[in-house]
Amino acid sequence: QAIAILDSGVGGLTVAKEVMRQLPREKIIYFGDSARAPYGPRSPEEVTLFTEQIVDYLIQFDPKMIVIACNTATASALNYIKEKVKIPVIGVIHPGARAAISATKTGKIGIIGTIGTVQSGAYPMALKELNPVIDVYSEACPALVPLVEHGLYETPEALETVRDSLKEMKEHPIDCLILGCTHYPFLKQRIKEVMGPKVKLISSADETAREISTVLYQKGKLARGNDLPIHQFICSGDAEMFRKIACQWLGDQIELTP
Ligand code: DGN
Repeated sequence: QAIAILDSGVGGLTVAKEVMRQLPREKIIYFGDSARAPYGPRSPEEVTLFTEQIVDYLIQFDPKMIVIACNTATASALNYIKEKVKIPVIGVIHPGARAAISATKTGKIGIIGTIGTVQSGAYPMALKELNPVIDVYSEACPALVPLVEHGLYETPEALETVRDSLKEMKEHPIDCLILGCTHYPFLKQRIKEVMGPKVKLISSADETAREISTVLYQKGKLARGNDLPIHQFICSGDAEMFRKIACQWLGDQIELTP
């Protein structure tokens, strides 16, 4: 049985890569909804509907758990999907919040994400649930996902767009910045360059992979054996662009299921 991972496009590959590193025996079935990305500007109802459609599709492969590797979809649909399916479902917001809380020294945390994620208030809520005295500064950066989906994250234009998107965040006295969109680790070097060395960048990928491992361990469902799995990737949009970005990010060739 595989771990099903979904995102609006290539963003969830940042989580998939970490799962491959931490849990190399686990098979992944990945769905990127590139045809309908970005999810960020869509309504919570529409994002929930899309997430439900993808989950219904993935359930046919009989996965052992579902990972909503998209902050926008986690904010809108996690609770709904958890109620709907019988297997474990996790999102990326709580893991991201946990990682930030353990990294901050000053209690001043920034979060960047899509319009949907920022408007949902899910991060401030998750952070304050863990620690009520922290200060949270949120900023939506809608220009960043299209850069990544079009494979332009290493261009000079990317640095300029990141600089522009983080202008206000840079003014806040934060010591940690949560990359609250799974696409943003693709731009990590550029974000680092703009925010400077004093701000620690937090991606939820590591912590999400740890949570996957905990859930599977508790359920007695960790993969065994020495055979390395062949992962499966499905993309609703431009397959060649998806393949190019995935191969570059994962440093390996991938099989795309038509
Ligand atoms: N990768 C998704 C997220 O983490 O929110 C959203 C990207 C998008 O579709 N805008």
